[in-house]
Amino acid sequence: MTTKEKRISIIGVPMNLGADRLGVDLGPVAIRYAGVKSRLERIGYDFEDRGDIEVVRPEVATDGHSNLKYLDEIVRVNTALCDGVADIVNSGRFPLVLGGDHSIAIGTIAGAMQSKENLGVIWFDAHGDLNTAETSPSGNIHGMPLAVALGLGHERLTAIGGVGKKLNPKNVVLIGSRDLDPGERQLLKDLGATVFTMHEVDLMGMPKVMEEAIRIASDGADGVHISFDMDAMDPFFATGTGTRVAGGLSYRESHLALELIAQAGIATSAEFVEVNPLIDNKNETAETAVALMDSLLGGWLK
Ligand code: B3U
Ligand code: MN
Ligand code: MN
Repeated sequence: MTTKEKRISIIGVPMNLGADRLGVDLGPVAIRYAGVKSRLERIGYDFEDRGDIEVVRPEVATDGHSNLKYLDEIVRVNTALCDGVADIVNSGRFPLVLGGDHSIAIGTIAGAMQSKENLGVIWFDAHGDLNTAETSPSGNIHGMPLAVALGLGHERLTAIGGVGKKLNPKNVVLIGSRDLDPGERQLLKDLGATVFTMHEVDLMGMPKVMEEAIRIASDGADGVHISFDMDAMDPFFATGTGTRVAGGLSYRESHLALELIAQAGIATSAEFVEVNPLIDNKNETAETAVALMDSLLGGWLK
């Protein structure tokens, strides 16, 4: 099932434990309020809303055994999300996951990998999300999901969806990076994943970046997951997100990137994360997320 076929199911994950910050749990409701259903129906999708996965807030952040915050609950929710995404794919539909903080990519990607031998990923983000417990400056799991999907990090996280299921770094592409921690830079060099930082986006321009990103992510792959952290965008265009970093993607660059993915017809699953309506301006960031979904799902081709 790619975006060329027109059946889609959304799942919301009102998760804030990975960011350890209130408000991002309201992302799914903000995105629904911004009209995701009518927008996707308008461009011809058979739309299904599978509701939200329940997230319970524990009383304490860590059990003292590791610096990872809220590990138990994050493992539980991502395991449920993995099952939910796999079930959507098995019913012949395109899974679109609404965050929530970026820790939910662990479950989305694990679910998408259930039916793929070799999944590529295009990761739009100001950050690398490549920390492990050893390198994390914060203990926040939303800074770790890409490392986990590559098989690195706490074994309870990497085991979600099955031990040994992991991404091949040669099909992993990061776009929009501009706040990488030292451990993440080292890991990127060691792994050989492809990174188009804002420096490359500025130098090459988005059309060239996407031409290469699409080729690299889909080379030998049987599917490509699109993970879009709203903080990839410049804070001017995405105010309602928790860890804003200056100098990001413009509204037009972001749309163009997703339009080119739609045109290539490679996407087999997607998620939009880190929408926080409590720090937003009249829900604009959720509205932008819905407009970006429209571009990724081919609305502009109509
Ligand atoms: N790299 C830092 C900060 C961060 C990562 N992702 C977000 N912020 N949103 C960390 O905590 O791992
Ligand atoms: Mn992220
Ligand atoms: Mn980020």
